Amino acid sequence: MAEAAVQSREANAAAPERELTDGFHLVIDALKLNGIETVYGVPGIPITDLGRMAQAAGIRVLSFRHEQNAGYAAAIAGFLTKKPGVCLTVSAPGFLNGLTALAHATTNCFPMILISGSSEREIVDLQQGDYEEMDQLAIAKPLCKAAFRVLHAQDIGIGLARAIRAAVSGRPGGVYLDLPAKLFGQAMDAEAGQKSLVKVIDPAPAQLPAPDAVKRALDVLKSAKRPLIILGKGAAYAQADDAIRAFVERSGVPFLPMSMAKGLLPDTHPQCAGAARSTVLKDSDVVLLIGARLNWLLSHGKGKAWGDAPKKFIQIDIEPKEMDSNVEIAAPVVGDIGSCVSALLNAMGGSWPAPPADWVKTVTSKREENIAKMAPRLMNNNSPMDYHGALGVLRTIVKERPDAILVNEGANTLDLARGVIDIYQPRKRLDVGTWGVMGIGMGYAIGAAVETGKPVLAVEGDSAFGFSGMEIETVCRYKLPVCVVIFNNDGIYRGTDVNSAGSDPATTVFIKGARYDKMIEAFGGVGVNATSPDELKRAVNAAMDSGQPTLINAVIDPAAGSESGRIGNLNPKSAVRKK
Ligand code: OXT
Ligand code: ADP
Ligand code: MG
Repeated sequence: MAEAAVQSREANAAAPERELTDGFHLVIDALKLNGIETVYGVPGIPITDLGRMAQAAGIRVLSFRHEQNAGYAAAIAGFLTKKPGVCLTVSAPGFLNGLTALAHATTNCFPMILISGSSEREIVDLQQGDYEEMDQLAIAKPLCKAAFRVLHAQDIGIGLARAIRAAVSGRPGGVYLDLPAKLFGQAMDAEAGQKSLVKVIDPAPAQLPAPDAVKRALDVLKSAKRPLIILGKGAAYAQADDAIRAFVERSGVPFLPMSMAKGLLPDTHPQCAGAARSTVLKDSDVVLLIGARLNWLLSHGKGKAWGDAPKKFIQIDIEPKEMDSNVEIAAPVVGDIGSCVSALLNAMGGSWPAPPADWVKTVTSKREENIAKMAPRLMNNNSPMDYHGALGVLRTIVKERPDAILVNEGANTLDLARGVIDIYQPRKRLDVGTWGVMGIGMGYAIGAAVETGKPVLAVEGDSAFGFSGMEIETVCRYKLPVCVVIFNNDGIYRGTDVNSAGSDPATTVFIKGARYDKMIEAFGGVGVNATSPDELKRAVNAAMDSGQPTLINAVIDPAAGSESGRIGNLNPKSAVRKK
């Protein structure tokens, strides 16, 4: 054997075995390096072992029954923590199941990363029929803020870094990360692998507003005779709670919290105009939007809801393109809410002229009038219950337990709970958001319980619960402090519709008297059937005291409720006269 060959064989024999790493370990190391402690997903080819190994490496891996719910858990984890929530799915069908949640996160500006295993490029691109073949990256792109694919182990560090930064920087949103199956088994030198990882520095950099934008905004605000502040879920997400409260209180201006911004200041705060919504939208002359878009939820800033008088809008938002989206913004303030509100506070100086007393009086008296009108409806002890009787009980319990997180979905169950259940702390009301999507319930409840450790009260329409109800097993399996109250009115909107054309049930009704409480008993949880407000009160308090997974079937009068809750006006009307 040539001399050289002998030398290299002896050299190799003498050199220690070079330590190797692989794609599995690099993904896990990259997640841990960037402080990602929890992953929500559903196991299966090619990511089952990734989940097992992540769990073994100390990452908490929550396995769900459907990827959509895992995705909603990841989305709300992003909203609550300002770190990207991570959803892990198999390829094709699992990826598709996660897409609704990815699109929901993007629409609601929640930072989330959907990581899906995928098929091999060379087979997908030749459409040769791989196992679960799908061009996932192409399909995901239009539905999320950014989308990346990693083909080589040495690129995993950069891939995760780009996904993290894209999810949380600027306007937060959903990001798709495509990891083909072959990537996980790719080996590389362990030391080189560690060097290839990237710890993301300052992933969501502060974006300070221009001084002249701040001055312009304050000049417009000072000119107002009837000012209004609208707080949106962006303000809740920003976690600039003290600055926001200080600014609102120093300004003395009435504020209207959007649904998931409730609790930034307590709904019982003297400046809260939540119970005078129509009045303040119609009669205000200057409106300051903080982390709220003038989309359908605010009637696009124009039309009947906003009255005829001219209005000037000031808008604080991190997304410059949001300005003028629906109406002219007289004073755009582009930047992150924490920096913008602090800049406004500094520029306001020690004192600020209170808004005109007649305006404050108008708002306060309308608010008190509406609250007084609703009060008696909350005290009834009817059985079967109506919405207000049941919600009156939950309103008291949430007041006594302000630490609890309220998850809410449905139509009437959503719209009536929003006005009846006051919220006292930021980020304590989690609901359907900008799309009004049904199905967020159990994913949100699990994500909120896992990320915060706080008790969760999920108030669900019986239809809404049906979208994610199988996850009640997941709630029991992880022994989470989740109390689900199903407002069971036997159907969608109500349970009384009749199909006069045949023997099938009407399209919006369910089985009469269904007992959802029996479902959780199959998994060892506590099931209660509540037919009166008193029974409901006892059952919810027992659940919140015990921290036991609990499902309460709250029997609601099937005739209660209106079509689509408070947005029945969005239903198209048929041009054909009914026979
Ligand atoms: O000022 P005025 O006088 O106007 O009064 C206002 C407030 O001042 C006053 N108020 C108060 N008064 C007294 N005290 C207090 N504390 C107080 N607070 C407020 O009350 C009024 C109203 O105030 P509010 O509510 O703040 O204001 P308003 O005018 O309603 O605001 C307008 C909106 C648009 C901002 C608001 O209405 C809103 O945010 N709406 C959200 C609507 C929404 O997103 N709904 C969910 C979707 S509906 C539909 O799509 C459903 N689907 C279809 C479907 C979906 N969504 N997804 C998927 C994947 N598949 C299908 C389905 C299947 S809902 C649904 C299920 C429904 O059945 P369930 O069984 O689940 O539920 P039930 O209906 O219970 O049967
Ligand atoms: P709501 O439905 O409560 O009115 P939206 O979802 O319509 O709220 O609007 C949220 C807005 O907040 C988005 O336009 C988003 O760009 C903005 N946003 C989110 N986070 C921040 C932040 N940290 N700083 C500034 N704007 C933010
Ligand atoms: Mg219902």
